[in-house]
Amino acid sequence: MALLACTGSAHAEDGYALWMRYVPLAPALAADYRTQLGEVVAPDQTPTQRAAREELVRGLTGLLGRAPRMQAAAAGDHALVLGTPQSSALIAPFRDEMASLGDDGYLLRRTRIGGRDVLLVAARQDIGVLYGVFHLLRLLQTGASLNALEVRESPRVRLRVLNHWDNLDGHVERGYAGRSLWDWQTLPEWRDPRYTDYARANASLGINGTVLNNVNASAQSLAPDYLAKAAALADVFRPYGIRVYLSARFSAPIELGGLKTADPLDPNVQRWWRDKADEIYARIPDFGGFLVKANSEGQPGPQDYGRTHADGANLLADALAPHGGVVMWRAFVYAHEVPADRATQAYTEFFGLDGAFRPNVILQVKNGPIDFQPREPFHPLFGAMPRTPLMLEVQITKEYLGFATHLVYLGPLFEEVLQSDTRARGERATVAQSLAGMAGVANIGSDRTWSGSHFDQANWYAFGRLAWNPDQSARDIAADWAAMTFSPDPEVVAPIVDMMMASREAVVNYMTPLGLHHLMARGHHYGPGPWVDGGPRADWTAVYYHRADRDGIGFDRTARGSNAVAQYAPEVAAKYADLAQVPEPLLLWFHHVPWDHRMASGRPLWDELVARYSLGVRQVQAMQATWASLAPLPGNANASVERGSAPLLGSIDAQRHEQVAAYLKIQLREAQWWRDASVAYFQSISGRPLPPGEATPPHPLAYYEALQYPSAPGDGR
Ligand code: BDP
Repeated sequence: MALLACTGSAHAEDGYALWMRYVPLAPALAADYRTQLGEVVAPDQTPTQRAAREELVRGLTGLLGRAPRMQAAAAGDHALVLGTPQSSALIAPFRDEMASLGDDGYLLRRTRIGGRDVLLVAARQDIGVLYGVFHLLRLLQTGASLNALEVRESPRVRLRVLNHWDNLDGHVERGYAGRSLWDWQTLPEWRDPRYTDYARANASLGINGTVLNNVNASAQSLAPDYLAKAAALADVFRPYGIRVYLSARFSAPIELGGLKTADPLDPNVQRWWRDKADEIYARIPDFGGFLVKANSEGQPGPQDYGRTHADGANLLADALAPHGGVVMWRAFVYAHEVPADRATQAYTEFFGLDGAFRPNVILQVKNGPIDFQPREPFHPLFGAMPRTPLMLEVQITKEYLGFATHLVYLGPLFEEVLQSDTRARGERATVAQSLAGMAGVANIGSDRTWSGSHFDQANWYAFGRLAWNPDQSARDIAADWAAMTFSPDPEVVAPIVDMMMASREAVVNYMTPLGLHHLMARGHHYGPGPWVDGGPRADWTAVYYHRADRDGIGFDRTARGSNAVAQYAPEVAAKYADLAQVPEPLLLWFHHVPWDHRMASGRPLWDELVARYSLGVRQVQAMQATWASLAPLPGNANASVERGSAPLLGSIDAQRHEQVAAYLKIQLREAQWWRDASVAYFQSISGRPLPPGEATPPHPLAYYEALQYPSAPGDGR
């Protein structure tokens, strides 16, 4: 037995199982749960019902050490009852009180039925039952009490969607987790079992949609052979409540249809898209719709024909409407010809189109006005388009936050934007309150860990949990994730959560403190590049954003400068525009400030900037120390399996511990590189001495400027 456990664990802790490891609980706890749950009564007539049953059996078998007894009808004293009013006579009496749960909601309840003690996992639809099963398993994995259990859950956001920036050749744009999961070459015949595990992981979070291909789309993905492949994936995902969407290239009528134009007002173009939609729905009856990047970074779009974004979006919306599909039209646009502050361009473009879109168009807006930086203020379109459903787009893959090797938990970043108060119409109105959807640019690939590192799994996880309920706390989500991913032992969870919660501030400090942004190296964005200048366009350089000179640093976005502040509601604008009120973390986003400006710490800005860079490095050292304290105890390389029977406090399995420790070494080296290169550069501009106690960068500026990484992963192409 011990030997078996041992060999099993050699592969078990490679990260593949994500937060669904289902390793044995401590024996006393497992015995307690076994008694409380009793036999399982669950329907198995539909694919989703079978998925719920299978997950439950897999979870209970792993966690409680033996397979549950499955019954057709309740017989014993205790039963765990799954179902909907249609699928289970035991659930039918709860129909009315479940009316308000919606199609995806569920009820977990400990109650008595006919003299039996039962635990219900009840919902109006099969998919709700599956979501409820995952919730119950999470409770068991985290060691929660089932006494008096009463949970009512419904998603607060309708569209909870992953965006894969995957090309048809397997390259993932901004991907740091290997190649694309989709093996287009072997689809549709070969349905890799990994596709099912992908669907399980998403369903465990309530994610209900996936865009399979890159927003920089190839028209080819709408060709018949690729639609057949997408249909195969849709078949695999369907039982898990996940709809397939495709990124649509606006010029596809030309490239695939042989038309001379893609003008949205041309009847032939309109007919082409209607026919294409009919063709797609014939293959994928529950196809979700299109995601479109148009007239942005060289992509084709309606403006090529003198039309508006609304004309373009409505063209596709009309084609999809008869089938119930939606268009997710991206607001990430900035024109080549426009010299205006890039942070203002999306708002300028879309604000006036409020009310001009069809009802099945959703505008997909990035969290901030520039581009997935370690910190940005919320995008001014939030709260500004009351007649247009908006979807928040965040980047789960860490293009600008150290790729997969830096431990950065994005929960606090997501939470910060979701809880931003837009003060729309002068009242409290958070970004979270108004969302029709949430899109996360996936960090998933063929890597055995799925996400390129063990801790990057937490970012997928946090995205999904927040998309279900954007008011949840990032800290609570981290605690659930750490308990399920490593161990429910509080001595493991607490330090890991502290480390995760501090990690986002650390990366802000060592890369872009005090509201600085876009200082990464050109193109691949790997490493520091505050000196980046010249090239095809000013707003692809770092100097455009930091505007450092002999006198000061920062982008003046007040009325004296680009006046980007004016795009926010008056109260927000007033706060950001006022040097005395602007939150210090956004200072240099909105203001150009003299180097000797007095900061909250009492230090001059120059000293504060250098101090922040050094603090970021020390924060990574602190993460390393925390992680070292969780090292497996000597002689217990098999710690996680052992823990099931004999808790080993403060210890996690050797396999994952080692990799995380190695990645933290990379992170520390690179944080130091960021600090040294940035300090050397900004000192060359400010001409000021380093504050006392601050180490001189080990190399001259020219050394950092000369470093080249032409093969850094994930580049766009
Ligand atoms: C930028 C990426 C680029 C994407 C673009 C987008 O560098 O690869 O294509 O965003 O969101 O962050 O369209």
